[in-house]
Amino acid sequence: MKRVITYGTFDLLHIGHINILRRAKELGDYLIVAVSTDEFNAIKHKQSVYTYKKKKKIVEAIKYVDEVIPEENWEQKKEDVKKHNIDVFVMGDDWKGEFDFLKEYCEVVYLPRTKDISTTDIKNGIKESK
Ligand code: C2G
Repeated sequence: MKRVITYGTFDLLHIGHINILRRAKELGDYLIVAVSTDEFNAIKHKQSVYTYKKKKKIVEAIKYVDEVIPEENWEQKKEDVKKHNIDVFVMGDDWKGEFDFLKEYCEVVYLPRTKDISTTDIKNGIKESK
């Protein structure tokens, strides 16, 4: 039973999120997604439109996802990998290299981002269309 984990804000869910979750699941049998809490989003200066509660429900509804846990800080990844017996850590390649310290504990995989889509574009797009 290969266990995979990935982290993110996952606000205004879009095809870029779905693509990485599908591909992360393809790397194992069980996928945990750590979704940024409202407090952590503030630390990341990435204000979410949806609350953590809503984002959790949305991400839990995705067939590739087996479990959602809160991402509360930058420091929890090493503990999470141990606590959840993670074999593979996956992130989009905009994070390439940032989490290589986890290679001591599990496989670290950076996957190419999906082009031409981001939560920011969606937010701006909604404003422009008004
Ligand atoms: N992503 C992607 N393609 C896009 C947009 C996002 O592959 N067009 C990926 C990102 O690379 C990331 C995941 O989807 O792996 C979630 O993206 P965000 O919700 O933007 O997460 P982010 O704000 O990058 O937070 O500790 C890690 C952070 O929580 C990541």
